[in-house]
Amino acid sequence: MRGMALTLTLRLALVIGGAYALLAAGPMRSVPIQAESRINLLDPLFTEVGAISGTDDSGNDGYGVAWGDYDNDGDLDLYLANAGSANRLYQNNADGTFSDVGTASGTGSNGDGRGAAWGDYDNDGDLDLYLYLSNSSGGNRLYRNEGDGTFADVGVASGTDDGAYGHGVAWVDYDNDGNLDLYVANFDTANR
Ligand SMILES: [Ca+2]
Ligand SMILES: [Ca+2]
Ligand SMILES: [Ca+2]
Ligand SMILES: [Ca+2]
Repeated sequence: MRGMALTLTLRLALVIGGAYALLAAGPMRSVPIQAESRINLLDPLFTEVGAISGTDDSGNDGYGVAWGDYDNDGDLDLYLANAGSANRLYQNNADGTFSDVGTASGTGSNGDGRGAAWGDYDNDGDLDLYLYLSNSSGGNRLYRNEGDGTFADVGVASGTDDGAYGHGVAWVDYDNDGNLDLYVANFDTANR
């Protein structure tokens, strides 16, 4: 339908030289856009797949998430920190679904989780996980990735078991010495 056809004006001229090409103004012509290529603004750009992927965790109070390929198999896995119920470590099954290995991995502690961040703090090639909690659940956790699907909590041993009310955390190598450093933001006490 000519009346509905959108047009696209192209001004394109290509000059190929020995070392470069440039765009310059050229003859104008109208090109009809094919009907099937039109963008229907009513189409959803995202589809909710929480339930079918196994990650909806319905009924729990999720407070924070962190993506990371903790098992180094090339796909992103998902950690979910819950308040008042077990945390989840959703291992990516590479088929659009995830399996919760929180308990099996040792990262599913039932505390008052607020959020988490992945970082390879010990530079052994696998992602480790820092979990921060409210001050009602004791110290925060630093889960060292053992490379076999399990984690060991070294929060106390590493000195990062801050017992304050965590509200945010970030790994960064701020002093460029090759080791990740950790910043913990707290609600009503000093940050670390
Ligand atoms: Ca993975
Ligand atoms: Ca590591
Ligand atoms: Ca490790
Ligand atoms: Ca550092």
